[in-house]
Amino acid sequence: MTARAESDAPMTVPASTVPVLSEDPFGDDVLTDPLPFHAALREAGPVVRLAAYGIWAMGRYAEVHTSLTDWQGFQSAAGVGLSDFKREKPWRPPSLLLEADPPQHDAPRHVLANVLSPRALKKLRPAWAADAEELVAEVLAGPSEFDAVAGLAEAFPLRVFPDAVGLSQGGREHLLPYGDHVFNAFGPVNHLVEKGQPRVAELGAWVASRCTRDVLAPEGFGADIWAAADRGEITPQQAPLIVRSLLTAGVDTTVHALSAILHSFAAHPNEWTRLRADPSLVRTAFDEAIRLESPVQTFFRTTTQDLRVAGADIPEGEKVLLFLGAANRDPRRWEDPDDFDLSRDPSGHVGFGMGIHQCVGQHVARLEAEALLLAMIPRIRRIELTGPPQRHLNNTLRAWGSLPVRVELER
Ligand code: OVV
Repeated sequence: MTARAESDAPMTVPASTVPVLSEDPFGDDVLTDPLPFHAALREAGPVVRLAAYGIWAMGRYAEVHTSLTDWQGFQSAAGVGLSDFKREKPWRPPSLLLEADPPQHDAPRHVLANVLSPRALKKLRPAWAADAEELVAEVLAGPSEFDAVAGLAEAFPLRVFPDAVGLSQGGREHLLPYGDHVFNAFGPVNHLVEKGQPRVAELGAWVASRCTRDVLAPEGFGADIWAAADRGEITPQQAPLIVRSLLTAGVDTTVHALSAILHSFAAHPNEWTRLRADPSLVRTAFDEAIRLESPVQTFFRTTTQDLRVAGADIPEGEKVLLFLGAANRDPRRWEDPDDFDLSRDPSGHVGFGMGIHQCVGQHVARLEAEALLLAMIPRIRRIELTGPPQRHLNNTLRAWGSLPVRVELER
């Protein structure tokens, strides 16, 4: 066969034509209101390239779910932020849970899943119900208009969670800023990360200093993790880093999840009436608010090999940004995805992730939300917004600065 001239050679047809978006998903405008970007991402295609960072992204439910579940193809050990741990030194020792793959992931996961299991949490339920009633009584004794973020969503986790871990008293005010920085640090080094830099050393050192056996209470999640080390289920070197995961992932997440729930009800008073009529809907309400607001918006994975996803070829070693928040409002999966609706079944949402890394602390978050809502239900007839909520910008969290509300009390 004779060589053909360049001009009549068949065009090279790429295996896939992957759409490219130019917006910065970590820019202030997208973080302030991510919904338009999420819609554009889903519409562009199942797999998209984000030119701002030279990375891949997925925003449709089906592909986000598939990628989260495929831990062999989409690893976590290269970091679940933009930074590739195979090329850049992590800014802190990697998490043994979040930033690990099997088999290293298995023992820490197993231990923490037991420590935070519904069965293990059972004994906390009456105490947390009483704590919630006390907090709600305190708040409702004050003005009928207040900020529900500071008054309830921050106050309740800070009242119950550090004690449940067995954290010592001093320095607890470091918990929220540390978590805020960790969640920013999954994104690019933008102004949100830079804002946190001056305190990283101080906050990181404080958190690390709170994870040793000697400073943890004799009973609590911290002590339970150390007991697992005594039983040989994890090593004594692993225990403090697993405690660190609790202190990192257990506070800001629940604050913004509770804020999302309170916002959902303040914005949908009819759903509050419905919940009051049937308090067994608290679990649905929790998952529906997590679906709708997705307090954790995104995580990255890194491909371990050349992969084809929905016809797109993603090479090995690439960062892929998975938009949990976009998947949770994908109209291909959810009917009227933007509605907060207690009659839907929100199960299957990816707000806690999916697969082997699915949030190990979710039962703690559920218990906090149930305790708080069940304390509010008999006392509050109506909760409504008195002004626009303020966002707190974070590279990963859909976070709240304030939620101005007015409550009408049950007489
Ligand atoms: C899910 C999550 C978020 C942030 C930090 C961690 C986990 C951790 O394990 O440190």
